[in-house]
Amino acid sequence: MSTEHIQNAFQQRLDKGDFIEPKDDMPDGYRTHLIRQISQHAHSEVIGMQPEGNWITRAPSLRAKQILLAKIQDEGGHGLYLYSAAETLGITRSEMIQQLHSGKAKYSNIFNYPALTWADIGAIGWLVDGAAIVNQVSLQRTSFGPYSRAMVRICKEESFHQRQGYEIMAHMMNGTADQKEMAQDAMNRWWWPALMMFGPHDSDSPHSGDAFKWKIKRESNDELRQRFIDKTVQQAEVIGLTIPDPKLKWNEAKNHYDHGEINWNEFHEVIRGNGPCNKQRMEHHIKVHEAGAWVREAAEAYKKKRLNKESLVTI
Ligand code: BYC
Repeated sequence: MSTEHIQNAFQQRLDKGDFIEPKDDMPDGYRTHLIRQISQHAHSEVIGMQPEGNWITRAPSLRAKQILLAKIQDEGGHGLYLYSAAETLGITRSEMIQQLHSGKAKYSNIFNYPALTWADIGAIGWLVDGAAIVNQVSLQRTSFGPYSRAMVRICKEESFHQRQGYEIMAHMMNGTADQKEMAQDAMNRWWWPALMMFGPHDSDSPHSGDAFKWKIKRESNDELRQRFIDKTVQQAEVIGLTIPDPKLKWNEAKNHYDHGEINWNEFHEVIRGNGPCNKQRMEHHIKVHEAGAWVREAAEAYKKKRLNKESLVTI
């Protein structure tokens, strides 16, 4: 069959609503697009453990510490589901980690900001996980089976994370004047980077064309960002927080909030490696990865030993 025939047959399967599975024929472009997106998604989950991990020893109560520990552990698990999904496309875990360490693979802009106070833990759960859910609910219908199934599982856990963050913010907004100020300060610092998580405007998003054709993306960066804004403004109002955007205004005709312009210079600087914490995040990841080399070696040795035993049994 010619390449054109293969591409047409593939597109027909997508248009019929079929999921694509790892052993199915797929165009090289589809495979590389997914490896890029899924591995970056996995890196985001794992790097995202760092700003919150910073607060485990300083959580204000045993209950808060237990919940935070469980949440961070979940994020590590999300990374594992996603690395496994990417591996089914023919890339190894160590290749993906190498791409992260060399700067070839990105991770979400949001994790390059510092978590300065306990309220930041609230803001991360509420706004960062909140934005991630809006994006990931849409990705549940992505065309690659293993990615879609990972999203279904991840979304269930993310909704608990979002509530955990909102509960912290609501609690602080019911507290002293200092606590209220701390919550508002965290809101002011995390709001705009959270909006950037959805990626550039649709008109400036180079990957969206293929992503829509191949049904990897079902909704656009701007559509998902708007959905997040519309639902979050109401949640902020309920607990008395102000969204730090003077241009935010309900638009009756559009049935959506209008909002101010995002600082895209800041976004590009951060994803280019020049955000406040990029260096720290990467240095920490490299250090811990190197320190864990013996665990990977031991796991490999165990796997080899088991395989040898199994082949003896088969003989
Ligand atoms: N940050 O053409 P575009 C979590 C890059 S973690 C950095 O629109 P696409 C959590 C983009 O990669 C969940 N880079 O791309 C964990 C591309 O550059 P490359 C995180 C970004 O792929 C711990 C270029 O800009 N969620 O929830 O069609 C604690 C052009 O963009 C960003 C995901 O990872 C960004 N925000 O659409 C708490 C979602 N945005 O690759 C919480 C999965 C864009 O050519 N990813 N870029 O070098 C996606 O859904 C899509 O990849 C995006 C971008 C919507 C992000």
